[in-house]
Amino acid sequence: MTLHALLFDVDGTLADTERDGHRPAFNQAFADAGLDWYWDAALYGKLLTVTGGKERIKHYIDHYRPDYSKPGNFDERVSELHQAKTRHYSALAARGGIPLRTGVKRLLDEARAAGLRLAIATTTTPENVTVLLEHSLGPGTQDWFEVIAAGDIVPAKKPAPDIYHYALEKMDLDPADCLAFEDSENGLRASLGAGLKTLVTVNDYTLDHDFTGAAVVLSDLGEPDAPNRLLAGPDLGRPFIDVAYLKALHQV
Ligand code: XBP
Ligand code: MG
Repeated sequence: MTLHALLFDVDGTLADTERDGHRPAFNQAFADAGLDWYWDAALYGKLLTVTGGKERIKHYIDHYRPDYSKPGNFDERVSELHQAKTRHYSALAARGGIPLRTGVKRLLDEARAAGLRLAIATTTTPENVTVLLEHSLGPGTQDWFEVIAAGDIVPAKKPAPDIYHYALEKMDLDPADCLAFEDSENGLRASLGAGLKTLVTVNDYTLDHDFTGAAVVLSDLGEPDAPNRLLAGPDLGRPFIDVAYLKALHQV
């Protein structure tokens, strides 16, 4: 089997966007709207079981705010709040407030140099991907990715496999030709549901998630001077993830 492509999740995988971006942006949108809603880090960790920002707001109301009486135009209200949140997220990212995770920039450079095809498969809103790539990876780097599959473009969000099916279809690739990169249980279930062998890099919010079925679980992608930690899966004897490692993992 030849490895042809790498499909990347965004939130929690390319960057720690949940902690540094989405949560403060949600809270700013709530404050701007005069709402006494506040998501601290612990609560946000619980709310992350629901993918999708709009869906997460609704879950919060249904499960944590019985005191809130939903207005007749509740869905519209949630969309407005979510749009405001996306604006705050973009401003945060544009200020360079959301750095890439360890090893991401190096691996993307190496993968491109090796001729591997790249794609993104994420639940987040497309604008969030654009601003993150522009300001954390560099201007024009969206073009590095043949497909950026994001947000409401598919009927069902992760853990449904739809967004991965969409990306594979657009690239006309078989899942066996690819590797996926994820950070969460919902994300892994989505990529496995699309038949993709998946490498997981955990973060503070997903350390305790169930990663059954992952090809390997790592602390991060690592760097030559900052080795990563193997948390589960085969020890291929490399202290950081490079193209040679990915090709070896693909064969396992
Ligand atoms: C994670 C998500 C997203 C973000 C918020 O996406 O569940 O909903 O938390 O982004 P990923 P939006 O698949 O990249 O891990 O508010 O734009 O939905
Ligand atoms: Mg993620």
